[in-house]
Amino acid sequence: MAPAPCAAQLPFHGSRTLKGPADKATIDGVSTVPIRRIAHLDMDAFFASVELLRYPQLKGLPMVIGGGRRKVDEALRGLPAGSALADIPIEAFPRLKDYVGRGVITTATYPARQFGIGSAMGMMKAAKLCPQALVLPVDFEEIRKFSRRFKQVVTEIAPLMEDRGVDEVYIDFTEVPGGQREGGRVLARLIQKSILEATGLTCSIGVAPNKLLAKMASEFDKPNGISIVYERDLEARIWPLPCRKVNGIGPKADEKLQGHGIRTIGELAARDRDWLIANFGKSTGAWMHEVAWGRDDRPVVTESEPVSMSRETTFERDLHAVRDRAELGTIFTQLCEKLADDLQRKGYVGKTIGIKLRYGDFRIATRDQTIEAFTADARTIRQVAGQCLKRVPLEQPLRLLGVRMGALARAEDAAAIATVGGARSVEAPSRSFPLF
Ligand code: DCP
Ligand code: MG
Repeated sequence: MAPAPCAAQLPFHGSRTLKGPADKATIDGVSTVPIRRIAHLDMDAFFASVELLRYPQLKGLPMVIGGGRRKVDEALRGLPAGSALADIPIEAFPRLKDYVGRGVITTATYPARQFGIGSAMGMMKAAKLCPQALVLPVDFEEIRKFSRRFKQVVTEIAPLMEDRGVDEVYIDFTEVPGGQREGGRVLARLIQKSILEATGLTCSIGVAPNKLLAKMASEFDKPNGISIVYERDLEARIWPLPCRKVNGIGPKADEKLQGHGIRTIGELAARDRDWLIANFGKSTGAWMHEVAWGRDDRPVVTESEPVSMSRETTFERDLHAVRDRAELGTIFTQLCEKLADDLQRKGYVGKTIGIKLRYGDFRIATRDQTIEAFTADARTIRQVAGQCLKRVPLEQPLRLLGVRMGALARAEDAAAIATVGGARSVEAPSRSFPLF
């Protein structure tokens, strides 16, 4: 049974009262501070949409991103010299039905999703659902370029932006001129239009009183949609959603909640805070109660510093440390070079170098080592990572190899610290592998 919301329980009220569609807070009818309006923007089928810019002839067709680059290169090689990418006939592109391997789908276009295909699905399984779907590889350089470009468009319009990864950001609309109009819809429309003009890409935006609700709202009307959520929409639009829609409730917590008969956010809200604390612990239980009631006061943080950076690859076939030594060695070196390149391009150095292995039976092993001086040098990374590798059992075939740099600092900060001779203040706390 979902609890009925009453004014006293609804979030975001305090001394403010809402008045009319202008969404200004008022006290005794006098307009005061603007109401907090937070947007979450998420690009639509991002990796796939970036490829469609290059191959517009594929627009509207089912297409997935996944698999290696070779197939596409081979397919496109036989074309007449001077062919423009946009002129390549659709028949020249690889199809899912011809894919053999263990790759998983990174993302799928919306027409492909209609066949039930989605992220993380095995390519061969997806081929059964939609054999005719086209397959293209990821081009990370291109992805990063468009990621930077859309974020730049956002900050030119609304400077308070939090970078949440390659294709999503939070934006604080509260103080932006026009940010309150129609609950944020006017500004969201402007941002959507400006991103489309600058990049040719579409995105979806949710605007709500906080990050928690905005993140849910951006999914309501995907692709190319805008959803405006007000605090008064909690019962009608948020409570019917499954608990998994809350950013932070993962599969394990969800399973436990379901075990208690709690499937929707409304059912979560109906539980006593104390009951949640007794069953999920003090901080998780209290947090669950807050989110179920739509409460979240986390600020939009403009500069988020990464704790670590990593690169990893799943092999086409399992490799053995002895029999496939040369091949593994080459891949390992390339991973270290790519990681060094990522660090240098983004202006970071680090001190904790680690490796990750996944064995043929999917077990994972990680090791790391912290060195004296900050580095972003490929050879140093390769050397220390090599030492880490010696500390893991290597009898079993390997499925995946990863290299990671932790304890990051900005290169310029590290340089300054090296001159004054005290590195402690910039060491990142984590020595585990949270991002792998
Ligand atoms: N991605 C990935 N591995 C995953 C999921 C996603 O590499 N398991 C990549 C590919 C996506 C991009 O991250 O294009 C953004 O992820 P989203 O979850 O936002 O998915 P999309 O942008 O592709 O689709 P949507 O329109 O649902 O946002
Ligand atoms: Mg997306």
